[in-house]
Amino acid sequence: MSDTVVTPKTKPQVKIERPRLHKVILLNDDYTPREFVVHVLKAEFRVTEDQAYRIMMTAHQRGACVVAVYTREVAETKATRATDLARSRGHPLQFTTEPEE
Ligand code: TYC
Repeated sequence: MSDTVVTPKTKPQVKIERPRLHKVILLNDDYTPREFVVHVLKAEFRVTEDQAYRIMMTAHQRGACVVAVYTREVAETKATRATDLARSRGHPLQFTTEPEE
């Protein structure tokens, strides 16, 4: 038996990649009241009244607006919760997610 301990000169190069972030996207529709969109944004995404109003208006004018980015699990959970809250109040408001490039 040999007691020689060989210490490697270089560390094993294990590449750890950051998890890809996913965008939560607010979609415009013709029926959900503006104030309700602002309410949902504040409740689920913890943005200020001002930020919520701007996000809502951008979606209203352009058709969609990125609300925030999170890891996939968090983005999907928040999009589902926000969409479900709107559905429970009878509004067709929708949030989707997509991975960032
Ligand atoms: N377009 C809606 C209206 O005129 C308001 C609205 C804005 C709805 C943004 C959805 O993501 C949205 N009442």
